[in-house]
Amino acid sequence: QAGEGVPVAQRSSWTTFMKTIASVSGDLSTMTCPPFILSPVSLTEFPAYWCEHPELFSAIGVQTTEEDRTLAVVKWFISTLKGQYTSRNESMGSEKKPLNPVLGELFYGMWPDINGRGQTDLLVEQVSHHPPITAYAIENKSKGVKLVGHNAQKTSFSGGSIIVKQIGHATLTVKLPSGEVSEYLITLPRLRIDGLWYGAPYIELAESSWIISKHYVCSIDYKGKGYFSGKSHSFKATLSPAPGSGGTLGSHVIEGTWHTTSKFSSGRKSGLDFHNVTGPKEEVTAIGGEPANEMGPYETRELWKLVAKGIREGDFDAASREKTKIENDQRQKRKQEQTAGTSWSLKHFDHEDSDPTYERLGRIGKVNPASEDMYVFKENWPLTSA
Ligand code: CLR
Repeated sequence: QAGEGVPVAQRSSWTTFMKTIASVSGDLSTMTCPPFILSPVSLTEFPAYWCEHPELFSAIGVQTTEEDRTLAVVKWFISTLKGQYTSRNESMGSEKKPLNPVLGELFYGMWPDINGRGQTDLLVEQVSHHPPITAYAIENKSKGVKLVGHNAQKTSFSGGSIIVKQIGHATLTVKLPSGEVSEYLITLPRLRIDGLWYGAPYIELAESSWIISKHYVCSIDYKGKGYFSGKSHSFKATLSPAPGSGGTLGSHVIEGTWHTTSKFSSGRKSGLDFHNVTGPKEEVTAIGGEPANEMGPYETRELWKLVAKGIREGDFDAASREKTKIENDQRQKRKQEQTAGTSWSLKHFDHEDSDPTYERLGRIGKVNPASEDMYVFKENWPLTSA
């Protein structure tokens, strides 16, 4: 039944919302939603999903062959998908609309050093408000593993679902004992938000994404219910040595569902288990970043404190009042900048129109588009060196 997942009092507003949603295209971040679908979490917190299995992230740094390192990268990547795309359904009952970060919003966090895996640090900065773009850096210094990326979304509406095209990419670098650096270009899958009619949205992944280094090309194909394995959240990862990589590297195919388990289905490891994310995840510890160990006014959890409280406690009037305050303050800041002829300067990133690593590695996998812009991490965090 339509609106089944919607609180009775909000059903008519959901129906109205569903009618308007079809006409919104491009950017969903600014649309007004019925309260039950609002999440108290800002999008700047989402990059933390990349490291909810810190031991898999750090494991990338200790592999001794390029083949094992690539498999470790793919395993870490697949293991992040469950958190990225199903965790709101688990914690809040359905996918929700996250808080739309303001320009310059910051989120700092870390995963502690346990069992010799080393500490991993996270920093996130909202580098654009219109359109929303989030940049992040995640680093395990002791293991030499670093992920830097940015993401934005282009949305459209098709057959009752919201289609989200992810713009942006990430680059994972691994410092090898030889001093050499291995680079992996990571592109992002397309999302379909289903279940809207029932008021119970959830995400399915579609089409494909890539992990490419100069040694390997890995394409990951995503399918939902009724496709290759018949199950929702299915994927098939195909790893092939990159052209010209010498002929000593093995090919592999891995199949399964990304929110549970997968196995090698071809190659010398055929039949062996690959990944398993049915166990616990490790949420990030949010820490203050500016000044060191204190939460400044632009840090996500400080900035949105009262809005989030309103949403969590069901006091939507308070939430919307506090949100309006933040928005007005932003408008005023932009106006002041305009009058002064200045512009907001980013704290941790420099914007570049093109990314040479993306272009070089993307070409190997014939990635589309052939070029993308990038946010270069200024390497000015953590404040205290590891
Ligand atoms: C952000 C980058 C993360 C992965 C990710 C997961 C969920 C996505 C989110 C990204 C972008 C914003 C998003 C969200 C799901 C719903 C939300 C598309 C890609 C939209 C803006 C809200 C739609 C509102 C309906 C739920 C009604 O690595």
